[in-house]
Amino acid sequence: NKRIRSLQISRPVVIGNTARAITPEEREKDATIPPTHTHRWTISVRSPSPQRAESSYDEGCEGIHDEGLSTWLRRVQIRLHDTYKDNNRTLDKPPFVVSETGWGEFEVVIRLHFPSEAGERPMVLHHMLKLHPWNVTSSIPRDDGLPPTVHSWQYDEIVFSDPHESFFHLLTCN
Ligand code: SLL
Repeated sequence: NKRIRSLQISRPVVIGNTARAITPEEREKDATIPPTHTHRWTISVRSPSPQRAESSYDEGCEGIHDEGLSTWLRRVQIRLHDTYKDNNRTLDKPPFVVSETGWGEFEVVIRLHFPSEAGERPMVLHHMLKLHPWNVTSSIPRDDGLPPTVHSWQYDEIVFSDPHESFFHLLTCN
């Protein structure tokens, strides 16, 4: 499995979270929500082109040429604050998403695993889970009466240097 020297190829990824306050009605309906938990949140690792990514999740290189994550991303591990039960969550296929309730913000450690032919070590990214709105654009009002959803996203490009030939072919669907 030869490496292609002095070549760099990158793939875009978006990581982040949405969150909103738990309403008294929700709490009444769902007795499993701990009384200390004030927010509902979702962390995800996704492709910047969600419509295309969704349709191509299972297609890999057999389908249309796409930017689906699952072609080059085989596993995502999401490590939550250790106040969470089973705080190491492993996701073996898209959607790479973890939803929880909680009361506090903390740094989420995200480990990306690549296909074995890539010969790449897992890559570690960090995301600060955000629950509280801090500016006008981070909190988008809703029209269904639920509390506004807070968004916090970051765009990243995963760079593969001197990629293995077979991994390069996988990335480019050749
Ligand atoms: C800190 N920011 O670094 C704080 C930690 C931890 C949040 C916040 C769930 C805990 C539970 C939860 O919201 N943890 O289920 O009891 O010290």
